[in-house]
Amino acid sequence: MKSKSDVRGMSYQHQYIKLEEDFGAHNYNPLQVVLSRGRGAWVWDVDGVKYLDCLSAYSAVNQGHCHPKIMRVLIEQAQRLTLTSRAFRNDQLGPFYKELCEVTNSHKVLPMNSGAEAVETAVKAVRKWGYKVKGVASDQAEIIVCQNNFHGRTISIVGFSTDPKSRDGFGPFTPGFKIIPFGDVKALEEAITPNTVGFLVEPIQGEAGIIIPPAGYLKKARSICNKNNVVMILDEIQTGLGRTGKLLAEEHDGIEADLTLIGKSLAGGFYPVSAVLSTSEVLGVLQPGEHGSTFGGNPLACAVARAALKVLIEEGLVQNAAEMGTYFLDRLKQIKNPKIKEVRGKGLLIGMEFFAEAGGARHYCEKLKQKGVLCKDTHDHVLRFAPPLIITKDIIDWALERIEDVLSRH
Ligand code: IF1
Repeated sequence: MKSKSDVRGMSYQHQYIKLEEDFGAHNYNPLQVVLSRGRGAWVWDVDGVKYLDCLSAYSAVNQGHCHPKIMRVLIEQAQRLTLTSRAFRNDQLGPFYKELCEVTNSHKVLPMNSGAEAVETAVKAVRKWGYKVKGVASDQAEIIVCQNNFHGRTISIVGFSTDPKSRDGFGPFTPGFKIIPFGDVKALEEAITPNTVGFLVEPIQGEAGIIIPPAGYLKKARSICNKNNVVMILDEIQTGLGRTGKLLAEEHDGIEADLTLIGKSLAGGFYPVSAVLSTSEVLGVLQPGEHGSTFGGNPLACAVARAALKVLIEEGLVQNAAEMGTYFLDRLKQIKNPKIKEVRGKGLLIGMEFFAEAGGARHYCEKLKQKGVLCKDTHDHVLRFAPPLIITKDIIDWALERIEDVLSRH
């Protein structure tokens, strides 16, 4: 399709880009595409050009863009009641808790808004649990985290990041975190002290480049946590809600965390909703006034999240992610290009790693964009493919044609 232009001959895209550059903080370096519409796995830019979304807003639109069933609930609820604060109760919160507990096999839920807030909530809850239940002396609680983690952007969270970009220049940081290598059960065992209250880990490290730990890692970590009375906290904000071909990635290892953090697709991309899922014991330590948020658990958020969960289950998106993920991964692995070091993934969370010297994952993102496929580089040398879970084999074939073309020609 031809680009629409304004009188000065500037494309619509450039005008929007200039506004962002002139008036916005430059804390991102996005691809130069300005989107204005989305439906299912597809998005359109302001000039009407169509693209396949192979990022899904970092897994926040697993259900696909503007899912009609979720949209309907959003509109209906917005016309009825949006926000009450938690000073009063609302008729969406209880049903949301119950439905979420049923599908995830949890006892208790604490709703927040962003992923980072869910992580912060978990940190507070395990510390409190450590003092009240485990008997750790005041202010001595330790939480173990992993190298190359990504858990969000707050001061406490970036304080235990090992990525200089996330962390440098933002100190002083919150004490009480210990960093060990990811995927290393021995390191976990050795790092635990009587003051250790929690172990916080991603089932697959997303930002680090789709890093899958050795088989059985989470299972062994689970038993080490059990043995030492340490709360296991799984950050499933990216891996959860079907992305890896299971509702929660922990199911691949046949375990259950004590605290599971979810966000992103919990509201299908319509609204920021996150949650801490817990056994009764850990969240049970929180008393009125000790934690909360103006927007957490609001009726609009809860109604939308209920609809988004329902879509995930009723439309079989978890199973589809497993099947389509296997197909996509196999086909990507068959691509011959001497620069490709490895293609790896679980479900529809797929990374293609290039040899460091070949670099240029960003270069391929630009080329793929020109062909109508939007995806994202991470750490210079990994390309991430994570389309909405509604994707079909036909659409994957359409994408593969373009991916193969770009990777074999550039
Ligand atoms: C950005 C990455 C993805 C997450 C895990 C917590 C959070 C995230 C495992 C915080 C958020 C996002 C945030 C986004 C980039 C992105 C990301 F590349 F940085 F790693 F998804 F892959 N735990 N991840 O992945 O959730 O507070 O953002 O709701 O632009 O920072 P949030």
